[in-house]
Amino acid sequence: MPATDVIKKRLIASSFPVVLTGAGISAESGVPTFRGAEGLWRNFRAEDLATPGAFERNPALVWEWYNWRREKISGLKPNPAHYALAELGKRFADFTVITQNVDGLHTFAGSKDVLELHGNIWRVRCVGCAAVSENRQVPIEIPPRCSCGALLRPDIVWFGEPLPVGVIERAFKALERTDFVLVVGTSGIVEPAASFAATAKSNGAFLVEINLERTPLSDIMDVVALGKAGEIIPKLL
Ligand code: BJW
Ligand code: ZN
Repeated sequence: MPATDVIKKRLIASSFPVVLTGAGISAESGVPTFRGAEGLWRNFRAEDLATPGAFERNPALVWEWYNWRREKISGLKPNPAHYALAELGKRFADFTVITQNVDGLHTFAGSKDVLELHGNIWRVRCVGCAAVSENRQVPIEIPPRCSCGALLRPDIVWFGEPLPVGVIERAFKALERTDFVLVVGTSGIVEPAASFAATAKSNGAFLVEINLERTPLSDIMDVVALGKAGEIIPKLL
């Protein structure tokens, strides 16, 4: 049986599917991934930019990087993978999308209640009063300031920072009761998301991975479908 037929059979039988996505699902929309040949980290050192220390040392440099990212992402649209997941979500009473992506494309495509583990590039947060607000300026004036006078930072989770408590709690609840997990377009090395599939498996879930290549997660998967998310996921409808 072709891999997509096996996946489809298990998906249809599932009472509560969970999807975990990474940068690869947005690659076909034109959003750069982090690692790999065209990855963001090839030209920028993560430790220079995606850490709280980097922002303390040089907020303008970090904001320049985010302005570049905002410019790249603004105007991009969801691709068939995002739309197919949104459509799948309508067919289940319980369906959870957990994403590491900050681009907002799952919500744009129509997925409901997306759990954004690493924040959202279109929100800012005050380092003084902690107020969070939507901000879609491209480019944003550097460095942006809150009405309280303190600096604004991207509302994004950097290395060494905890994930938003409410989001991670809901993610673990879903992983504890799901019977089917679809992992799409993530290199599977950034914790805690990298451990989510193993958590669900220990609770008995069937695991499926869709990626261009094998990853450190592939060995614990029940099915690995190699190829483009935008080509494989629509076949599951
Ligand atoms: C396709 C495709 C197509 C391409 N179709 N596929 C245990 C051991 C060691 C270290 C740690 C540990 N636990 C925690 C850590 C530290 C750290 C960590 O995990 N480090 C690792 C690198 C080892 N984790 C953290 O710091 C996290 N916080 C934390 O654990 O807090 C604990 C704490 C508790 C209490 C107090 C304080 C702390 C936070 C992690 C935050 C991650 N943030 C980033 C950057 C944000 C910047 C920004 O976006 O602006 O989030 S890192 C970056 O990686 C980004 C992504 O969301 C994340 C994951 O990347 P992803 O999505 O997997 O993308 P890629 O590029 O890596 O992979 C793309 C994949 O797609 C590839 O496989 C391609 O093949 C595939 N692909 N095209 C299908 N068309
Ligand atoms: Zn403030």
